[in-house]
Amino acid sequence: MALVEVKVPDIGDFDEVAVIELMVKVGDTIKAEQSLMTVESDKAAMEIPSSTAGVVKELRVKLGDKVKEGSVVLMLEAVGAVAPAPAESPVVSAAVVTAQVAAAPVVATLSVSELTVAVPVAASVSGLAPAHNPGAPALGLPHASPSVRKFARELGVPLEEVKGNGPKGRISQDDVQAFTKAVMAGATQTKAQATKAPAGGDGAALGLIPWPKVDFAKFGPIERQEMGRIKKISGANLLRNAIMIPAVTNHDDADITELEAFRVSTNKENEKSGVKVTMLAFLIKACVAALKKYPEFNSSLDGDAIVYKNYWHIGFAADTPNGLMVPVIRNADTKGILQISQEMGELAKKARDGKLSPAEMTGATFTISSLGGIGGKYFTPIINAPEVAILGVCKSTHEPVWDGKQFVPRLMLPLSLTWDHRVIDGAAAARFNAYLGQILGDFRRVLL
Ligand code: CAO
Repeated sequence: MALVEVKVPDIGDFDEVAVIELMVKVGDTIKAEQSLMTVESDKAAMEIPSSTAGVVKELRVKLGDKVKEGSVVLMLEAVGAVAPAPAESPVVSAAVVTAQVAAAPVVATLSVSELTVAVPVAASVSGLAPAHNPGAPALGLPHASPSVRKFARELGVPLEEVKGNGPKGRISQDDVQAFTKAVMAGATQTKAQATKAPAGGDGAALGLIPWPKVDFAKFGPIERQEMGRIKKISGANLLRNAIMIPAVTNHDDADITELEAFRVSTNKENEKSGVKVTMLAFLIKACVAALKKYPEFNSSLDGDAIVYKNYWHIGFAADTPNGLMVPVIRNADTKGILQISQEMGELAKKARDGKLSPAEMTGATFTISSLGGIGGKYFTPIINAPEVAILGVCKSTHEPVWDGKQFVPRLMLPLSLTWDHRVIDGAAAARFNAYLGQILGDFRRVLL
């Protein structure tokens, strides 16, 4: 197959424009007219479409590059026709226009010829055509490219509620994805959701008898307090997960006598560093090893398919004044105990201060809920969907353990693993716990 150069087409009066978003990568199969990248001048953002269909073999531009008409964007192995079709005009984002010129009715997407006529005098845009799309908001549009708007529309995401992390607050596809994930994880709500009653209602949707309505004041003095936002969101998620997941919990104990001694000595050695290592950091690392050995625990259900993730992002439940939050240690497989401890400390503080960003609460592949600092023996944690398992940990205690000759005092850590029976079988769960126990009993196994 011949390689075809895909070039920047006529971009009207703009001389050089900056590449602010790349929408394709090497190996992607693209269609003719598919948007390849967004470029931005000081007046508008435009998407550059492909002149032909094919497979991307080489990208010739990167973020921040300046390009102009004729600059080669990428090399394409053309599919079907070898000769490139005439290049399409770029599509201009009205969001940028509204952001950069005086508020006035604007089109949702403009061809560059319309824009070059309409925009040169930034202070006067009254000559702009009325909106093509009657459904599109004309004023105060969020700053995003047409493809990001289309993506948000397809997902039903209210773009005006998404925080843009790009230059001048521009919303990227990643921002829309992060917002969607945060909503799915219950870390945030859309305005529409917030105005609805908490999920669960009265159980009528499940065909259950109504929730009992009791006048508690009849029996003694009461005080009514509305639940906070986080409690409402996490409650709705917990209810869905408790009802929808056929969950089973296996309890086990791990002998952490040596590991605890190592933890205490590590903290003594590192006293001056200010980083305190708790058992949870070792648990995160040990869980990664167990998740690697039993990958179904690091998966999610997607319809009839199981999605195995080749990354290990571990969430940990944090108790905060506002309610339960689950910050995430990303790529825990690549981090050492000290780094995990430090990140955990920072994330737990942010959680307590209500300062966690959606990105810091999303993407977990497995969660640990540790009540070890508080107490208790075992419990049945609820799976944090769409994950398929969660480890609950309670307070370690000295127990008499038979060593074959006598009972000896050993420090035992109670583990409670809840798993989704649609994905995981009981035997696998018992093996996971047993393996986790072996690692915690002799941490050198993490290296194997
Ligand atoms: N056994 C015995 N002691 C333990 C322990 C365990 N499994 N885990 C922690 N500890 C000890 C720590 O060593 C520390 O002791 P010192 O102060 O003497 O050094 C103390 O308990 C407090 O630890 P911590 O709670 O500050 O630290 P952590 O890393 O264990 O936990 C965090 C951090 C954020 C997870 C925790 O503060 C928290 O919020 N836990 C609650 C999680 C929760 O609510 N889960 C339930 C979810 S379901 O509703």
